[in-house]
Amino acid sequence: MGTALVYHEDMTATRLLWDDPECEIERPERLTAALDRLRKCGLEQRCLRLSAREASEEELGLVHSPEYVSLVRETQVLGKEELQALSGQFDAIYFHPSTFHCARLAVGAALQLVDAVLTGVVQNGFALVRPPGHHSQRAAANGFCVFNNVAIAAAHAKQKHGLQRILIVDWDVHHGQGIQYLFEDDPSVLYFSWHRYEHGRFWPFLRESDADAVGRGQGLGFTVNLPWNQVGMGNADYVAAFLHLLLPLAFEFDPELVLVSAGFDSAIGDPEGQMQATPECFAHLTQLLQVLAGGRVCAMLEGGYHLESLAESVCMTVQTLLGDPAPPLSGPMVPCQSALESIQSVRATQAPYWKSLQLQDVTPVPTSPSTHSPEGRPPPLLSGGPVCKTAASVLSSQLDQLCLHPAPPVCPAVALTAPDITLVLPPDVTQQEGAALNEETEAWARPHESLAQDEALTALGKLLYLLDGMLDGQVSSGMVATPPSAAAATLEVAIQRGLSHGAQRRILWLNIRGKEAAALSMFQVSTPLPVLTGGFLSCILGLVLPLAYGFQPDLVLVALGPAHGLQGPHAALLTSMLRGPAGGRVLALLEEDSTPQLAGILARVLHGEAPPSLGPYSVASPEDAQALMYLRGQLKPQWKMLQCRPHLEA
Ligand code: X5A
Ligand code: ZN
Repeated sequence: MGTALVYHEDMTATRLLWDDPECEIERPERLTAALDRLRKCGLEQRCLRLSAREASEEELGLVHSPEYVSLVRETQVLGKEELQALSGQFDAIYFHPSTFHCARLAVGAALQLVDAVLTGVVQNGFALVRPPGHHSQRAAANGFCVFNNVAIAAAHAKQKHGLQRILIVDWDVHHGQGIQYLFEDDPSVLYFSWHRYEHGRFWPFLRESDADAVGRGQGLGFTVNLPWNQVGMGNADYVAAFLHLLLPLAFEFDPELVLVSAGFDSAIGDPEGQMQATPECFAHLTQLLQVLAGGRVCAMLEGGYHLESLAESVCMTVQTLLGDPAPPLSGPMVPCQSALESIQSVRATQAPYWKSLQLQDVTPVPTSPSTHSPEGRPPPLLSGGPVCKTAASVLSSQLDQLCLHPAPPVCPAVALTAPDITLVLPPDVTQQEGAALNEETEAWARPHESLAQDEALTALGKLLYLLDGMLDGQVSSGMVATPPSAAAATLEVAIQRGLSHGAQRRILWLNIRGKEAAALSMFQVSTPLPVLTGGFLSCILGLVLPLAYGFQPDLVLVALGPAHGLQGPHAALLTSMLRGPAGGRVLALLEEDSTPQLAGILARVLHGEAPPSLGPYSVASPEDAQALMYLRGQLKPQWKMLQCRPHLEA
């Protein structure tokens, strides 16, 4: 449905007219650098370009006092001396004769973006604005911010569009205390902010930026602060915060709209943030938010002072809004202890207000000792239930052998869940029937009786074609439907083919069948996949995605078997979220008698469309929660992205 980019050149006018080391980083080149890069990457051209309008004074009045609006209006006619004197009355603020005009354009851009998304003109968008907004308060400018762009956009979405649940995600490295104050007692706005805090020793030095500020009155639990107490937070820390904290709450909240206070001073190189997350991380954060609110995501620029890092991070965000798969994340996917401490403390503080944080391991449990076999691979953690003589168990033993002789870096991870097949094929590639039928296909099919029939062979041909295309980088994602009788054999061939396709291939195989599978080891995980919202989400966010982000597969093979039991929206969500860690390379294998709706919905998410919303949250059953907690406990020593609290010191 498209992505809007809202901008106006006039917003480059405001600038610092005197010496002020604190404020000089907020300069016009921030916008021009970002826009130039968007053009060079061909991203601007792919967006619906909207020219920002000025917000009206009535719109400013949605969150600001008339006296404050008048005060800012009057700065237009002040001389430099007077501007400087007035600026000194606020913390980290400069006024310029163009400030009122620029700040009204910034608010107007945010409102236009929200209107375009909520009227269905576009699916999502980015407002490239300055001055930023999230520090600004009812009657005060603060931290380079004059009017609170995002807060006004939220108030407008409530007032003009009748929205009842809006999620604000503030990934700027500073605490958006302005937004927090404005919606503190309002349960219709869930405000999440992470920020450099250092136990209160970082600007704006507020007690209320800490994790125990949770809102008040009706709004209790609708303010979520995640303070970072050390600098240097990186990709793994940010992704862990989303998977283990923000997303559980966000799914439970079930927003109708997501607003992002998109500051990029939380990216590597920024002098304010001193963090380590790379620009690609913002593609992943964006993608993780796009599964909410039917994909209605509006990002507004806040901070970001390292021009190169800012420009690249803006491009990553816009590219992801456009539906492109996120590039792989660099660096080890291991959250640091300080990040885990922060995440754990917020989970514990917020648990009374959120079902999605209850029934989880918010209390300490002993960690199991991790013993490694001489080959460097941990022994099986469990000897599982009944051994099923299915393709799955046969494959499991093959995979085991591969993993037990690990000299070559072939490293399959298998997350087996209750039910049996996978398929994916974008509609355009489905047409490749002829090309797919060749000798190689027949050779792969020969050992399998069930692949003898024409339909089975055709499906296998398509699958091999897609698989090769994906591993060679020619095809981004795919879907294949097999005759049910050929499903198991097709999957087996797919995995073998994937593993034999050159060295260094990492395949995450998700086999969603009707039965329990046999084993649990580092590379084989079996668990029932609860189909109720709460159990399903905690399994996806708490197990499947952390494994996938830790493993960083070259390819994800999702097999939806006959008894997979997933409803369309659940299957779509899972498939859509797996695109992230797989660089978009998800191959779905379905059975031909799956409903056409399921195939359609999966084809759309594989192309980057948002999955439909799951609707109201229902809590996981105690049994499901227990099983998940146990599994996670077993796997945590090896898969660090599963951790959401620090190690206990002995
Ligand atoms: C929007 C933003 C930062 C102000 C820092 C003052 N403001 N030291 O990033
Ligand atoms: Zn900032």
